[in-house]
Amino acid sequence: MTRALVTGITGQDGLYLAELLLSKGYEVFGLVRGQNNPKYDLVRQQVPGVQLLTGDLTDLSSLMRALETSEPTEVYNLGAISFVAYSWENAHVTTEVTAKGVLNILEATRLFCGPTPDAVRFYQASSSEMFGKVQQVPQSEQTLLWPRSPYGVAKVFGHYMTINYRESYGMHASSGILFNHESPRRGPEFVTRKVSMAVARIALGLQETVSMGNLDARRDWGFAGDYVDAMHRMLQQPVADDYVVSTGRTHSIRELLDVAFARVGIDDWGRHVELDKRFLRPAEVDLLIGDSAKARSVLDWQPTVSFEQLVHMMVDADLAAARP
Ligand code: F7E
Repeated sequence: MTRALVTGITGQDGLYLAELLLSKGYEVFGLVRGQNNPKYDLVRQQVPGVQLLTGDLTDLSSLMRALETSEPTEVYNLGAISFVAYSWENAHVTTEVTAKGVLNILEATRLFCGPTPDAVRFYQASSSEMFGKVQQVPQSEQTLLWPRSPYGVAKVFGHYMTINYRESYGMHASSGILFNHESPRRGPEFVTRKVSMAVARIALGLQETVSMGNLDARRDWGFAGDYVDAMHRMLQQPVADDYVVSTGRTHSIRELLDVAFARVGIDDWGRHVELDKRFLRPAEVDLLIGDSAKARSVLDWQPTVSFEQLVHMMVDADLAAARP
């Protein structure tokens, strides 16, 4: 039986990836941080087959113990402090977890592998946030990185460290440069879920308005379920490499509001949306659009859910959850 260790198991991607791996017959171990973590129960309910281990990306010895217990052939490093806006206020802890945490799990995996450095296949969750002030449109694996947030800077560190371990030690370490990916499991602090939850509540008369930041930012949004499939495909390749994963289509926050409100029959959403400077960022990533040609040809991967279908899926799920 193939065994996988997944950090960040409690997040949206961890849950979808665990479901995918279990459906393929893997034995799945998930790393959970902290004592009495309330998300333990969430994982147990949603993906009961996962075996949970405690550990922390900032604690090398806890990672080594998790590797010794799970004896994986694949490691997926999805754990991170991932909310970009938070990273300006908490740059140090973001660096500890999202940057140095990658070094810790790479080093633990290298030590665990001993004389056969490619015995474990390693996946690093890199991010389109690394492109920041974009130097090329669309962005590919070759595009110069220019991060615009402490989170983006931390992800660049993890990305290059993964490449460095591959080149220095011969590890089978791949990095997926994933553009924004969403689902009904997305955390409520991210813009798509914030909008889908608010629209559902407004449609049901439970709330009048939602406060938003920059409505002109553009993102390339895909469905998280499709994106974890790309992660898995990367680790099935004979040679490790880096891949952009994206839809190749970009939409503004205004278009997100258009589609979400239209789903509940509201065409003129202006009276329901207030602009609040607290949600503006010190530096913005204005135009993200990914060129995933390499993933499409080498991995035979493609997104299956359109932007409209994604937004409808999220609004419908939140409507069902919010109905009294
Ligand atoms: O913001 C704008 C905001 O927080 C998207 C993470 O998964 O994807 C995600 O990072 C855009 C930004 O995601 C609000 O200014 C406007 O331009 O949903 P978000 P993100 O920052 O793109 C990347 C690929 C990752 O790797 C990250 O981990 O939406 N925006 N008004 C707002 N954003 C939020 N959150 N809230 C607002 O009210």
